[in-house]
Formats: sequence, C-alpha cells, structure tokens
Amino acid sequence: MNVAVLSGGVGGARFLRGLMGVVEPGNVSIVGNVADDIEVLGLRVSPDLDSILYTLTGRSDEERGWGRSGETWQALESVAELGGESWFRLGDRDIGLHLVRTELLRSGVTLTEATERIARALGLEARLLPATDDPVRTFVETPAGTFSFQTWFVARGHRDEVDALHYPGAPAAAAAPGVVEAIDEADVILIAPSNPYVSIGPILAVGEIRAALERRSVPCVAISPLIGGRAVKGPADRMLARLAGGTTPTHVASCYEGLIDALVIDELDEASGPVRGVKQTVVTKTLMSDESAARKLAAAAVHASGALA
Ligand code: FO1
Repeated sequence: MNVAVLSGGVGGARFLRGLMGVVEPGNVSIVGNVADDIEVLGLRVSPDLDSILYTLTGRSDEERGWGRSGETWQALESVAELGGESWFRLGDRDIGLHLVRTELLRSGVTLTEATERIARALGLEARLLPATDDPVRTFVETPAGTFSFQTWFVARGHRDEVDALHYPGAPAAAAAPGVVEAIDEADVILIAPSNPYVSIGPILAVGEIRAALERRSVPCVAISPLIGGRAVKGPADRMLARLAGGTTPTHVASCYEGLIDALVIDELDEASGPVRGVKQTVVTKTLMSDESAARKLAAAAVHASGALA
C-alpha cells in the first residue's frame, strides 16, 4: 500500500513515527511543509523537515519537541557573546545538519535533492519530500502587525492573535519533483494532525498540490490536531477559534473543504455532534502519548481509508 502524507513538524512527525509501525516505511511518501523555513546566521533551517528527520531516525529531543536529543549549545553561547542573532536557538548538533544543507543549496543542489541526501545519511526509510523547492513562506497578520512565521512563533511566543495568513511565493510555486506523483500514485492520502493554517495551509497553497488532492480517486483522511477543542501544544486552537469561528471537528474539516473524505477525531470531541463536510468520522483516542498510541492512531486513519475505498 502506497501512502502519501502531508505533514508539518512536531505533531506530524510523531504521527509519522506511529505510521511506520503500520505500513512499510519504504511505501510512505511524506510531503513536508517548508514555509516556516528560515535563514539564521547564514544557515538554512527547515524546522518541519528536520523534526521529521530527527523523529523518524531516533534523534529528536522528545521533551523540547524540536531539535536533536543530547544537544549542546556552545556555538549559540558564543554567538550570543559576540552579539549575534541568538533568539532562534540552534544547537551544536543541529548546526551540523544546517551547515551541510546550506552548503548543498549554495552549490546549486535543490532542497529536494539536499533533503534526500541528508535523509539517506541519517538512515530514513520513508521518502521525505519538501512540498516545493520554491521560496514559499508563511506570514501572519496580527493586531500588532504582520510578522514572518518564526518572528511570530518563536520571537513573540505566538502571543498575538492571527487575523489572516499569507503565503507569499505560493501562487508561483511548483510542487517539488515527486510530490504530485506521490499523491497520484498513493492508495491513501493522509493529512497529519498538524496545524491546518501554518503547517498544512502552505502545502495546500501550492496550486499543483491542491489540484492533485482535488482530483484524487483514493480516500484522503485527515487527523484533527485538537483534543476536546484544545491544541496539545501551540496555537492551533486559538487560530481555529478566530479564523474558522470555532474549535469543533466541523471547524477543523472546514479547513480542508473538498479535499478530505474522512476526519479522525478524539473521543472528547464526539459530543460536539456530527461532522459536516466529510463522508466519514472516525472516533478514537488521538493523544500520541507514546509510540504505541501513535501507532494505534495511524492504524485508525489507514483503516478508515479501507472503509472508504
Ligand atoms: N522553537 C522555539 O520555540 N524556539 C527556538 O529557539 C526554536 C529553534 C529551532 C531551531 C531549529 C528547529 O528545527 C526548530 C526550532 N524551533 C524553535 C521550533 C520551530 O520554530 C517550530 O516548532 C516549527 O517551525 C513549527 O512547526
């Protein structure tokens, strides 16, 4: 069974780790968000691709939620001492990856190719594809002004309410090589339990990717990132409340209108009534407290696709 998964960083990566226990990793193509990529100290950082790489190869820091395990911060301390940019914290080990990626990109290699080489070196079994090789970035419009994603998320601690999102570059962006093929050749398409606005939104803003989903002939199953109307971590609940008008499963489904056939929701959200906009709702425990819970969630999503096929 070929599976294509659209995914953001941390939540998506945990879901993907569960999925690897359910389907053959070699048959999984992951389409990763690159709109929160940032250049820091001359280095190209791709946080969502890296969360996926580190999590699926056993290198992620589970407690912090991003970056590498066993990390040290000496380079960053030196940067801060010298008055350099240190608000976006790059660990020593993490920097190693960014050095390699940046060098590859400077030598003319595409992000897709650089990601493939890094993934191979780290022993990733699944195929990790950036959504696009073109520069698409997320900007958030807030009452305090418009900010680039990481300025809002990290520097300002995502405290500002979001009135609108912009993905400059997306209208002109092409899907990266392999992305449309992965979606077209999938037996099931999954949308990971990632933030619909800042993780999945920029992927779907790439016209060729949205078109591939719209013309799908196989089931597309999304997993809600909310539990009891609340985000496990991050601003997804506040964003849904303000931008979609609420935090029920129907509000989550509305972010994927015309693109999904089923929504997997948590037991705590069942009481909010029938989910509009999908053919099927799957109710299960969605908290990925450990690998076994993530595996069960992934199995529920894959199983739902079988019932729809
Ligand atoms: N998140 C933070 O809250 N603070 C940081 O300093 C930070 C640094 C960082 C460095 C590399 C990386 O891959 C991720 C990093 N993140 C940091 C996480 C990142 O901003 C977000 O988790 C994602 O962009 C949202 O998907």
